[in-house]
This record gives sequence, structure tokens and C-alpha cells, in this order.
Amino acid sequence: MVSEKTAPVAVVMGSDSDMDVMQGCIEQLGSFGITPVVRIISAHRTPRIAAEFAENAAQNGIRVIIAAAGMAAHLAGALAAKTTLPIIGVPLVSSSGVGGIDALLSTVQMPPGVPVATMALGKAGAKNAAILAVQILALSDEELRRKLTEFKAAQEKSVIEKDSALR
Ligand code: RP5
Repeated sequence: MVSEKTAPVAVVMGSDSDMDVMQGCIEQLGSFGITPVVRIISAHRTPRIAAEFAENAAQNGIRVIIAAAGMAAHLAGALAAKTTLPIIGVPLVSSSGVGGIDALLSTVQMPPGVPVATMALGKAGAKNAAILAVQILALSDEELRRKLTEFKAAQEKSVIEKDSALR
């Protein structure tokens, strides 16, 4: 278990049922050498813990919080209400939900003054949340900037190779 005092990124999800998708986020962070704090905290089922986590996150050394939830996904917003750290929201498609539109709107439609940087639904959003977190950290970390440049170059090369294979 990584201490909250040493990890710069926290990946928080509303339920253990979100882990399958959020594993992609954790692995993407790992590809940049970042092992996040991972927590299951619910805005609705454990609201006191959610508030306490967000209130203490900055002093625990966390610099970016990724918050993922499905259905009426208030987790990212609830954390954003209690911290000045940047919050990246990942809306998830829940088997009991309405195809993800519920979580998407609940995450993205924050009132003025309390922003949540909302990603795409599901797996794509989970990966992009990790990359955006790295981009934020890279503003003050040259090594991460270098890794991001390499990541983009590798991504470009991979697409060009697939295109070439068709010709
Ligand atoms: C949300 O409700 C969670 O983030 C999850 O996506 C959804 C369903 O949760 P479970 O009933 O599977 O625990 O709070």
C-alpha cells in the first residue's frame, strides 16, 4: 500500500465495481513511473470519509486527484468542493445506470466556481485521466515532460505502422 504522504496522484473510485475500468488508469500512471494512492470512497455511501480525504489530500502530498464514479456520479464534485487541488473526473458506465449519460452529466455539469476536468466515459476516460494527471505534474517535472514526449512519439509511430501495413 502506497502512503498518501508520498504519492502525487490519488485514484479514487466510488465502488469496487469500478476497479476493472480504473485499472487502465492505474496502469497508465504506472507506465510513467507513478504509483498512485488508490481508494474506494463514495460520495453517497461514505460522505464523511470523502470530505475528510479531500480536506487532507494536499497536506498529504497529493497534487492531483482522479475521481471515478458511475450512476449519479457526485464523487468528483464532492471532492472538488473540499480541496483546491485539481480534480479529474471519470464518468463510468454502470450496469444499473442509463448507459453512462447519468454519470457524464453528474460529473461534467459543475456549478461555476467548482471545476471538475471531466474525461470521456469509461476506459478511454480512465486512461486519459492518467495522462492529464501526468501532464499537470509535468509542468514542474522535466523528466515527466520527456516521458510524455516519448509517449506521444510512440503513439504516432504505432498509428503510422498500422496505416503502412494496409498499403
Ligand atoms: C457509483 O455507483 C459507483 O461509482 C458505481 O459506479 C455505481 C454502482 O456501485 P455498486 O452498486 O456496484 O457498488 O457510486
